[in-house]
Amino acid sequence: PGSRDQLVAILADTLSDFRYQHVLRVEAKALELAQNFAVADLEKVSVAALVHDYAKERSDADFKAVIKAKHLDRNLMQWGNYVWHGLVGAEMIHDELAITDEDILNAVRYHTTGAAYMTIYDKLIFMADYIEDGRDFPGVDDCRTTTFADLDAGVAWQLKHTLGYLLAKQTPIHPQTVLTYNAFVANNK
Ligand code: DGI
Ligand code: FE
Ligand code: FE
Ligand code: FE
Repeated sequence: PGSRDQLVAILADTLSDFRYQHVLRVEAKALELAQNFAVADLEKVSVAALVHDYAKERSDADFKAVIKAKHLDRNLMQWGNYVWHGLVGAEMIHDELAITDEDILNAVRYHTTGAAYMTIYDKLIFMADYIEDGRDFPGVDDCRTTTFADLDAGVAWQLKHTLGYLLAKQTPIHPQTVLTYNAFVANNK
């Protein structure tokens, strides 16, 4: 793994300016949260945040090719970019950026759906992605306050709102999103 500067240069080349700016804001927010919760490995947090959307702008054909070539779960084929850029994106980050740290790769894998059991890194990226300073949706400041006071309460806040929004839109809900909802909201954690 090279320096942050090298990684940032790759991302500036790879991503649209819109997404590159989002990624930098997620890094800033994830580091703020990490310091708030006294997380020791800030470099890990920084790298995970910087790469979390590395694959977001790749084509469906690219994702399908990796699913086949790496013999990933064939059921992944039925989903779309929102699932692939995390789960399959982690494989691309491993293979193309030579990032092998499983804490970083898992934080990428779970950054959209969450997971029933999340590490501190998973939670920091999941929340920083949602409340970075460029986000503007009703209640975002309440979510920011909640998250800095209690990280698990922040995860629950996000899940409750995202699931409500997905149900209202009648859009497909990934089982992993439901598992996360059950663990953090319905279990009244
Ligand atoms: O990549 P970003 O846009 O920065 O953020 P993200 O990867 O966290 O994606 C967030 C979007 O994904 C948000 O609009 C909610 C949506 N999402 C999360 N879980 C599900 C989902 N969309 C569908 N259709 N189904 C899900 O289970
Ligand atoms: Fe994402
Ligand atoms: Fe997210
Ligand atoms: Fe993101």
